[in-house]
Amino acid sequence: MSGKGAPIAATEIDGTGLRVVVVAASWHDTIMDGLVAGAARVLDASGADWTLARVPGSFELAVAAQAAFAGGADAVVALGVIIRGGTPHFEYVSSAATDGLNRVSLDAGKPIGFGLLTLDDEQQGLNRAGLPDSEEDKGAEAADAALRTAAVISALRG
Ligand code: DLZ
Repeated sequence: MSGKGAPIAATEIDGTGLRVVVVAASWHDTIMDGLVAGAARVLDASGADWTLARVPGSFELAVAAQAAFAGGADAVVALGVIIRGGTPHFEYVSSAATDGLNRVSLDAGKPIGFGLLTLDDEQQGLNRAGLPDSEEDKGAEAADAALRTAAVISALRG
């Protein structure tokens, strides 16, 4: 999947009054630090009230997102890094995390910004982590998507 063609936000999003929880896995710390920092930049700029919850691995992101919604969050930003190894484990953890996050979002009727990177190698993650030499900033993109989708849902519900 190419990151080219991602929407370029013309305006900053106003997150005032929104409660947002960033759920973040802990594997691959350099890339994760970049993702969390990117999400933090967007959330701080938006004025949202946000907190960070760390879980051990990406497999645990969905249940943490579920708890965040049960606790009153309006939106979640899910951040994780899964790097392919030599066994089928990558596929199982990637799809369980992705399917779980999708299910939690649909069940809650609330947005989850999807910042789960599934990668062939570490360099792909460094390129996407919002670090000084990165080409992309997936943590910021996920936070922006969560806030913008929360606004759309709010408008649609009237
Ligand atoms: C076990 C595992 C492996 C092999 N690789 C990763 C990874 O690349 N990224 C990640 O976020 N988590 C990984 N995990 C941990 C699982 O997500 C989970 O935390 C453990 O299986 C314990 O439930």
